[in-house]
Amino acid sequence: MHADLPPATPLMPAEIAALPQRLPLWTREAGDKAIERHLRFTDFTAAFGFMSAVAQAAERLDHHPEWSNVYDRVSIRLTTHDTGGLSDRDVALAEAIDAAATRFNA
Ligand code: H2B
Repeated sequence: MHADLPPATPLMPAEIAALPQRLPLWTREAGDKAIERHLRFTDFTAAFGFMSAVAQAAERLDHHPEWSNVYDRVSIRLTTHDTGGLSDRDVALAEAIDAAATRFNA
């Protein structure tokens, strides 16, 4: 289904070091195997609309978040299971998530 996508490429140490500049709304987990972002919306409907948009982006990118939702809050952790750490796919999904968060007024 995603035969057109290249495999995930692990981030190099210099790319990991530059993540705070590239993705300022995300924090690196201890050990640098994952990044996290915590969001809050006006209500559950907005939070779930955001999650639906992210689900579509995840399918398109063939990269899926670890996440949880409580009412108006969504917590997201991104890591690449195939490589055991951060990859270019985490950056691509984080950028799509940031764009969706803006659209849904996080
Ligand atoms: N999502 C995440 N977060 N990490 C992966 O390694 C991953 C994924 N791999 N989504 C994809 C699916 C892989 O299992 C499929 C077969 O391409």
